[in-house]
Amino acid sequence: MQYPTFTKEHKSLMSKHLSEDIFNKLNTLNTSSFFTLEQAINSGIKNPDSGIGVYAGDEESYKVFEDLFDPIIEEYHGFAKDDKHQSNLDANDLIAPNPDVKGKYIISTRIRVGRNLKNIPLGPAISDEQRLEVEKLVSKELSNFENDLSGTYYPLDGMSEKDKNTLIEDHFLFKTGDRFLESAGLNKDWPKGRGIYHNDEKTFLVWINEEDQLRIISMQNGGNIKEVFQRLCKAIQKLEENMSFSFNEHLGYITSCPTNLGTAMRASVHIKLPNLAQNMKEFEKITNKYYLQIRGIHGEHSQSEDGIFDISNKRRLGVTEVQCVQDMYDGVVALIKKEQEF
Ligand code: ADP
Ligand code: IOM
Repeated sequence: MQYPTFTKEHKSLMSKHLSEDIFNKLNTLNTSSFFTLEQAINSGIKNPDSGIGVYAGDEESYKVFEDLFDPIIEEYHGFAKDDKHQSNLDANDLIAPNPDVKGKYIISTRIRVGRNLKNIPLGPAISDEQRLEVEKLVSKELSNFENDLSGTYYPLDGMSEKDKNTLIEDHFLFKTGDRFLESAGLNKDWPKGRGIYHNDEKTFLVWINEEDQLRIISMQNGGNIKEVFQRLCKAIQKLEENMSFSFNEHLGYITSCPTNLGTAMRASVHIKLPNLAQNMKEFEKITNKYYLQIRGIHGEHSQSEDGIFDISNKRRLGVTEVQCVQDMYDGVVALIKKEQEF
């Protein structure tokens, strides 16, 4: 392919870091699952509003295309080439008493991690057969879960439009036809091999074969962040008893988008901050200080509605899972304090 034409609309870290020299060096390379630079950057080229704009097809992509990935990882996570990742999934280490016992601000809390099976390509390079294999393995494993984690797997293929739309509207299920995932090759053979597992209360959920092969999710109404984290840690531990996930000492858990490397964790609250919504400068001072990201209430690339925001940790690599949740918690405490001052 030719060096892409980036316009001033292209805002991604990929468009910032892909110089012509790096492009020429990487353009003819591929990984052992035949993943190329062209596939890796297609989403960021087609979607100028991408934040990152580059995906990996397998763990090897992070090595083969390191001249592009390393500066992006360094800028997003503040994590250097020789740094080592550390994991801590001990919920006892989190200090997080409910910051909003009266339920005035926090509507709900959700913490998710991404996981991908060892030795199987990531979503952008996986074959249709491998995707189905992942669905089979993971849903079988989940069928052994008991007590509060016990639930049912619902494949997307065959789910009624009504059920699907209700699950999406209620924030439980991923959207259909996401244009960022589409051009990353992640929507191939849709909807086959995709689905959602959840318990009756919908407090423990697993997405299968969306942006990552697994998104393991714990969520509930209100601000009991510790309880949400405890449930998630328990579920991860149970899954790891019988499944091996792609992981290395440098990058932690391997994910298709470099923003998720390391812990692959996004801990968020949906929170009402109508006063701060009118004072975005003050708002962003706090979110920058606590390494937080602001999203709209229908997930990534959506807008906030009625002064309600999705606030989550931004750093995911080089910090532990406990620290990710602590970043979000400490920032939320500071946001509520500021909101009350207006
Ligand atoms: P991900 O978190 O997996 O990166 P998204 O940002 O697209 O993906 O969010 C997925 C879904 O989870 C969306 O419907 C979003 O509204 C919902 N969600 C995220 N955080 C919360 C929360 N704290 N409470 C309720 N729903 C949430
Ligand atoms: N994780 C991914 N969906 N996102 C960061 C894409 C992007 O905006 O580049």
